[in-house]
Amino acid sequence: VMDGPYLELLQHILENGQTKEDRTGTGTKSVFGYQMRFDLSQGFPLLTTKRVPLGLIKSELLWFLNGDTNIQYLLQNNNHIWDEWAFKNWVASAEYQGPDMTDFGLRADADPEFKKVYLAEKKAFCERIVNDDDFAARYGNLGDVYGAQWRHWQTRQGEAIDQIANVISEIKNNPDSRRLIVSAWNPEDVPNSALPPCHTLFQFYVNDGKLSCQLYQRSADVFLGVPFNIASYALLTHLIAQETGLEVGEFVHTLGDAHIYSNHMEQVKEQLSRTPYEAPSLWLNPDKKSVFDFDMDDIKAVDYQSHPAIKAPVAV
Ligand code: UFP
Repeated sequence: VMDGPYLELLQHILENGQTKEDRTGTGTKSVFGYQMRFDLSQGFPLLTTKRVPLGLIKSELLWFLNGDTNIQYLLQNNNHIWDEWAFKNWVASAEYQGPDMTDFGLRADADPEFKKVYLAEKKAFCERIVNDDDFAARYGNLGDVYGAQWRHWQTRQGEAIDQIANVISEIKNNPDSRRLIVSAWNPEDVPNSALPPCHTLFQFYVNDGKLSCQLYQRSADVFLGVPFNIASYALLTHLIAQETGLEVGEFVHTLGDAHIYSNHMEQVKEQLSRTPYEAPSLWLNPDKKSVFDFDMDDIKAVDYQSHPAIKAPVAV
């Protein structure tokens, strides 16, 4: 079953993870270096032992592929996964006149009264991003996140490199290449970045008419982040395979610091107690010939049956 490698990873960390402190102050159980393989020809790896919202994965991936770094597109699609990063810039700006939002993440967890104020402020911020293009241009942009690194990497000469277009062209014209790489990691930016890329680098591999992809993820929140990350890169592999006329091969997911946060342990045990269903399959609109032309409606999971979602706090 498709959930197998993921469930084994959860079990492996429970049994072998070392107690480790982390940037967020939450505490983790962690292992270093781990690899999962998903045969994409056997089904689409959207976990069935808990509900994973494919809509959020689609809109985020299309946003990256558009080279967009402004959360306005995500909000128009009801996707709130990047809100906090833009909100942080807004409340730190001179223009912000509302209640003090210093350390809003930690304080909202600790103080229910503050949490109400924070959520109301954030909701107002998101509404303004959607309705006011000028405001969105000033405060919706996250700067050098994946969309920028993938589609318009800035060179020292002031030019832009489109790594996605380049790698697709190489897959078409030079499929045996061992240089089919997209890198998001820019050592020049890391010191000034709020969230240095978790998906550091990915590589494609073509053999026997099939396209495989391997991701190196430097840091992995295994309960909350990884189910998204698996589906997102599996989807990217399908999109590029369709454009290049290849079948899908494997998605190989290599993890650096693979951790379960200390406040996710009960949720992990609940998930491990569930019996997986058959994996769904992926439908892509066959009329779309370029990865840059897909819309939300062009991508669907077929026969997705899952156990219910499992709530857990995000470490920020
Ligand atoms: N994280 C993921 N996947 C992602 C993403 C973040 O697992 O796609 F954007 C997690 C990993 C880690 C935290 O728990 O977010 C990032 O923190 P740090 O930069 O300290 O590794």
